[in-house]
Amino acid sequence: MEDLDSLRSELMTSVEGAASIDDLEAIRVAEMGKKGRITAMMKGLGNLDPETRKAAGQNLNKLKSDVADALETRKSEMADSELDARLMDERMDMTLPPRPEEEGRIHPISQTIEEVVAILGEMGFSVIEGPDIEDDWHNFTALNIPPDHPARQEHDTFYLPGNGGDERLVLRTHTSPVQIRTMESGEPPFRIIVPGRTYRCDYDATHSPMFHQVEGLVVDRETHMGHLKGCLIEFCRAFFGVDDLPARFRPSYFPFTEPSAEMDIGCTREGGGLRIGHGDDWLEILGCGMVNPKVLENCGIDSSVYQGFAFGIGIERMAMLKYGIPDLRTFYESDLRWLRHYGFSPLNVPSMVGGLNQ
Ligand code: 2NL
Repeated sequence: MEDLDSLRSELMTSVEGAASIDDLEAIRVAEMGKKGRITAMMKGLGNLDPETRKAAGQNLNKLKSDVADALETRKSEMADSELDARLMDERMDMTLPPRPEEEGRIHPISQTIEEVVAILGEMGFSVIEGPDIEDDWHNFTALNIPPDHPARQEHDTFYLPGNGGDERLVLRTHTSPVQIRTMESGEPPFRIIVPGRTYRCDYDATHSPMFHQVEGLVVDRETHMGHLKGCLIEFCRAFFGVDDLPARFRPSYFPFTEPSAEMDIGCTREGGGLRIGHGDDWLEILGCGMVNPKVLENCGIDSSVYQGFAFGIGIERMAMLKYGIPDLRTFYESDLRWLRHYGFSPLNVPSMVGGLNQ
């Protein structure tokens, strides 16, 4: 009995002192398994006389079940505290916003350029940029706008002093000089778009001395008016998000394209408002045309082999139409309240798969 009591207190102490569920399992196997001490003592019962054996057997069974209970109790305590520790460790404050609220806003001009680039980029155009300060050749002469041509005055050009001599520089009146530079220094085919700032000396409710354009240029062996129409109709449908947007092309004139056209899209004007899409009215949206062969030749491209189409999109106008911005001048006022209202989240980058303006 002495033996049994000291074994009981020894086992209970080691169960109490176990540090993990693995420790408890080791105790169970060592003491109560086939080769355990309790099992060995059970086997020893056979050598005792019947009276002693009965009492000792009962005591041993009691010890065995008490140790099993103690192991089980300890094990479930440990499992509980392990879970508590994990829950503590992994807890999160569900009242926190999912990500910090960003303060800054993307300007509608930048947003609109990104949208135009996303649509035309998906069609296979590459984005090219160039300098704001240009020379007469790249801004005018190469584009078939000769000196003293009325078009030069129409452009209300800002002139800058050149690098001495007769040379004068200009703030580019369109982004076309970048296309001229690209054609001069490369080989067709070209499929490029050129976004950027442009300048004309003109300031009223619908004109700003600095404004933004995206121009496009495609030059290849068999580029024709059908490509121009398909490309621009598809562009306008994607930009305004109207699948069956009506479109028409009217004859126009630009010195750098022949023939030239103005593209209109369908709209309705009711109660002073403007809705793009179906209706009986038309809205002028952009200018375009087949690249004048003289322009190709000016860039060293054989116009008997290559032809192309080009277009110019006014970004401010597109942004005003799409986002209902009524006054051009507000674009440049840096008014933070205006920007909070009309601006876009920096986390929603326009793309054809993710959406243009989620
Ligand atoms: C408009 C019209 C247009 C172009 C731009 C272009 C450029 C080269 C050659 C030929 Cl390098 N054309 N650009 C062509 C037609 C129209 O812009 O009203 N833009 C807002």
